[in-house]
Amino acid sequence: SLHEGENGFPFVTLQTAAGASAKIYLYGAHVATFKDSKGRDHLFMSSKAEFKQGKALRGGIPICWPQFGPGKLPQHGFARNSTWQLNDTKVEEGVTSATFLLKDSEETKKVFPHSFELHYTVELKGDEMNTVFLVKNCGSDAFDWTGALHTYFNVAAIDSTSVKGLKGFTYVDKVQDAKEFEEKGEDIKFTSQLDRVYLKGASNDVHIQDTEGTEKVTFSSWKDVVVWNPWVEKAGGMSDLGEGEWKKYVCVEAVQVSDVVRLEPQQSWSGTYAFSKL
Ligand code: TA6
Repeated sequence: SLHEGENGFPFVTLQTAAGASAKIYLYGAHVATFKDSKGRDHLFMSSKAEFKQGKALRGGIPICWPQFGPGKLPQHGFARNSTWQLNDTKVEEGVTSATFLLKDSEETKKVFPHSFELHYTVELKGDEMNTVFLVKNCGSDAFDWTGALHTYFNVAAIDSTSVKGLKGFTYVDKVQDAKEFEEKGEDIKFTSQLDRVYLKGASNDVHIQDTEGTEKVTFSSWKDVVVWNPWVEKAGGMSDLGEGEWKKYVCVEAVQVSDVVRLEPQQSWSGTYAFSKL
């Protein structure tokens, strides 16, 4: 169902008969919460998230598109700062979903001169959230994009959290001049700012383990995995992050950045990205 937000930002809520629920703002088609049937919220939202046009909401699942990271466009592109349309909601046997649509506009054409449609489906299946992200080139010229679902997962405490499943993958370390290293460990642990692009890391499951359990994250079509926590210094400079809240989340992101996705006219790309507690 569609609600008028307390901060003027309309949002959709999804519920399942088993008691799972989700809240998705039309702004950025931004998933803000996913509560499973045991009432656990898998996603972190900053207590100081700013609800202002043009500013990305801090937490949940920001959609970074058509650019991941800094570059020609503003950081992480415009999809997360655009208002999407609610296209469809469905309640089928065991699956409750909503589909959101973003099409090109005069605004987007100023920075990205192409015709496109983004179709983003958020599904609740039991105690799993699944996302299907589809990009369609609706124009007559090819275009390239990079992007990510930049998910903030709730953790009990970042310094007792480990991310597992990326051993053996090469990562670009954004905190060490983008130098490349091979992940030697079974566990990625956090003792300072960590910001790494695991190249082709999305080829298998990733587990986020903390003192309260394990979140399993699965991918299809998405290529890379970004793992990020700002730690205390960088968090100090983030005005939209509450005091000490850097300890309460880790980003494990579905990413296409190791190479661009080129879409020919009328061609589509779609990827899925799902998570649930083990
Ligand atoms: O996901 C990692 C990252 O690219 C970091 O480098 C950091 O900039 C983070 O995204 C947050 O970016 P944002 O523009 O949302 O503040």
